[in-house]
Amino acid sequence: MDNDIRADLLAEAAAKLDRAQRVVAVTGSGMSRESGIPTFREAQTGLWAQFPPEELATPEAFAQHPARVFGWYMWRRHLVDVAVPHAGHHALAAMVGHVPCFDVVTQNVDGLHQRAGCPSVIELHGSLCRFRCGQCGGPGEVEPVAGATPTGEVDPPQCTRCSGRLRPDVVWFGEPLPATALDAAWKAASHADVMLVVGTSGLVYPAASVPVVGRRSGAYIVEVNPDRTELSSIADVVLRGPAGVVLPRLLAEMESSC
Ligand code: BV8
Ligand code: ZN
Repeated sequence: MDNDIRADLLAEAAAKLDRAQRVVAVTGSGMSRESGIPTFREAQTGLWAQFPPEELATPEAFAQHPARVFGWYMWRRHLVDVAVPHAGHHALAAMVGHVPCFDVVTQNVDGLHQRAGCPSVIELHGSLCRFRCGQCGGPGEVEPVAGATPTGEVDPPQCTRCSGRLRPDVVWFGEPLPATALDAAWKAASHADVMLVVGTSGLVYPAASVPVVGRRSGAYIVEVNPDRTELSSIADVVLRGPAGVVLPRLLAEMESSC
C-alpha cells in the first residue's frame, strides 16, 4: 500500500519494531542521498550521463580504461570522505538500543552506518574506504586525490607486492558478492521479525533478494522510500518519504510508546 508518512502507519510500524526481537535494516544508495552521495539512478553530469554505473563498475571497464574507472572512484571516494552520517543514519543507530538484535545489511560502500555507530553492518558490495590489489588481492593504501572529478582520469597505483594494479575493494557487476557477507545477510533476513527496506530500488541482485527472503520467512516489511520500487509490493507498510525524515520520526514514535 502506498502512502505518504501517514501517522497511523508510522505508529503501526513503530509498534512492530518495539515488539521485535530481531530487526534487519536493508539499505541502498538512497540511504546516503541526504549525506550528499548521489544514487545510482539519478541523472548525473559527467561520466554518469555518458556511462551508466553498470558499464563503469565492472572488471572489464577497469581492464580496458583503468585511469577512467579509477578516476571515477577517486571522485566518489572524495564524496564519501567529506560526507557525514545524517539524522536517518543516527536514528537507525539509536534503534539498536531498543531491539535485542539489530543488523544493517547495506549495498552502500560509504561506511556511513559504521560512522553513525551501528555495531553490526554487513557490507554486501564491499567498501570504498578500502583498496586491494586486483592481481594478488593484498590490501593497498591509496592517497585521496584533491579536486577529483567524475570524468578525471587517475592512474591506479601499482601494488607494492606484485605488478598488479590497486582497485577499490567493492563488488563490481559480474563479480560474486563476498560469500560470508551474503550468507550472513540471508541468515539475518530469515530470522528477522521486522525488516526496514530503506533507499533501494530493488533492481540489483542478489542484494534485492534479501528483503524477499525476509518476507518469505514471515518478517514484517517496512519500506522507506520517496518513490515506489520493485520491493514496494512486498511491503506491509510503505512510509513514502526520505530516510533522513522518516527514520527519525519512526524512532520518536518508538520512544514515545516506551
Ligand atoms: C553477481 C558496488 C554473479 C560498486 C554495486 C551478468 C553477469 C553477472 C551478473 C549479472 C549479469 N546481468 C545481471 C546480473 C546481475 C547483476 C545485476 O543485478 N544487474 C542489474 C543492473 C540488473 N548483479 C551482479 O552483477 C552482482 N554479481 O550477480 O555475480 C556471479 C556469481 C558467481 C561468479 C561470478 C558472478 C554484483 C552486483 C553488485 C554491483 N555493485 N555497488 C560501486 O558502488 O561502484 S551495485 C550498486 O548499484 C549499489 O551498491 C546498489 O546495489 C546498486 C544501486 O541500487 P540502489 O542502491 O537501489 O540505488 P538506486 O540508485 O537503484 O536506487 C536508489 C533508491 O533510493 C531509489 O529507489 C530512490 O527512490 C531512493 N531514494 C532517493 N532518495 C532517497 C531515497 N530513499 C530514501 N531516502 C532518500 N532521501
Ligand atoms: Zn598485488
